[in-house]
Amino acid sequence: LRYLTAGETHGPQLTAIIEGLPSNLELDFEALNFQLQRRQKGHGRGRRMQIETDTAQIVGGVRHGRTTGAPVALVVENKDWKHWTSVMNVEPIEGGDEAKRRVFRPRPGHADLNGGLKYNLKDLRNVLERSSARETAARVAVGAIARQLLGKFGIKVAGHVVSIGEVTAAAPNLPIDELIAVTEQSPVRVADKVAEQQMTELIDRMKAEGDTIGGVVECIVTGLPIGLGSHVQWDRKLDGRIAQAVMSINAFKGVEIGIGFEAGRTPGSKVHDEIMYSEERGFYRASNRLGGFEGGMTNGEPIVVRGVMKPIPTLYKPLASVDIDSKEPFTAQVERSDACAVPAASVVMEHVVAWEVANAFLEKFGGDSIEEIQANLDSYLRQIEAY
Ligand code: EPS
Repeated sequence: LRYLTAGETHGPQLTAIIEGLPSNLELDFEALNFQLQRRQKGHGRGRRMQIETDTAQIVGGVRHGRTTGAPVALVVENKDWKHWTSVMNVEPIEGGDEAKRRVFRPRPGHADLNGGLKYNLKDLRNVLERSSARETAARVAVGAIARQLLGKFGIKVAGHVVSIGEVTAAAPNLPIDELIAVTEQSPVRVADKVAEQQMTELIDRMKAEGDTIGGVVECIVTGLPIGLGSHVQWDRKLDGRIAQAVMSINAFKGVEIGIGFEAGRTPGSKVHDEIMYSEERGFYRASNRLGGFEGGMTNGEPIVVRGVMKPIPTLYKPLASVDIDSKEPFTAQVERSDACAVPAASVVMEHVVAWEVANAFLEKFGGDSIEEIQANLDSYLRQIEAY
């Protein structure tokens, strides 16, 4: 299973191609678009989100509501493009920097300067257009399909916000369906009403001060069979793959599985999850501090993964930088921006994690059709039961 995305933030559309999906996966288009719309919400998002109403249009690999086994191609239109048709024209346009909206003042915290130097681009717009987090709309669309595949086999994915700035929500401790329902009603995707109030106030304050704020998000996956991923090779460890996927989300600076960095401050006797057995449940754990993984494989407990997002670097408050033409210092100009995109990032995280789990699931139970995968899964579950 693999995918690629293409497209610029102010271009006509985002495009994704998914290769390796089985046939006969019935797609729920409404559910797919619901995930895209979830990503657009959240207290602290900027004006661009009022322009966009993201929907995915499937343009390959699906017929009469089902995958055929062919690559699935999808596009997400940028409604804002109509304001950028000349700036983002594919063919050369007349006029100088003004008409091209050339960017020559790199913004600290963005890809602008590194990308400009690396690709030898004197118009930093060629970097920022692609490095924009707009691209995560395509990744959510792709992940929403992975999520539907997992859903057929009883695997569920939830995401929620753990903290924004210094405000931390109380651990929700809810069954997954309830967690999904409760956090969906929250403008900052938390189940804790007191923290919700403090977080929205903090975001408002940051916005008023021309500043931005980051936070920590958590993703939980339930209903997993034991043994997704493998200990035998470094690049088959599923926790490692999930970490890479989470780190690849724009502005993410760290990942934790289970208790994560806390494990370095805690004695072993209080870290490891003791092994239990009962007739009904088979092997299970007395706790889930390791976040569902041992040896890079799922152990049957829910996957728990957290990621930290830095504050968005586009600030109304100027930061020092250097003009690439004159090499003179300047303070960055005001740009349209989000004050906080942490709630949206939690939706993105759900989808990149769903993708990695689906990939490992297909590696384990791989088949060309949903029916073949089901048969492989059933046979494996019988083997585990008889172990
Ligand atoms: C982004 C900047 C803003 C955000 C954008 C990501 O866009 P603009 O520069 O057009 O105001 O709105 O996010 C999205 C469009 C989205 O769909 O998430 C950036 O620089 O990363």
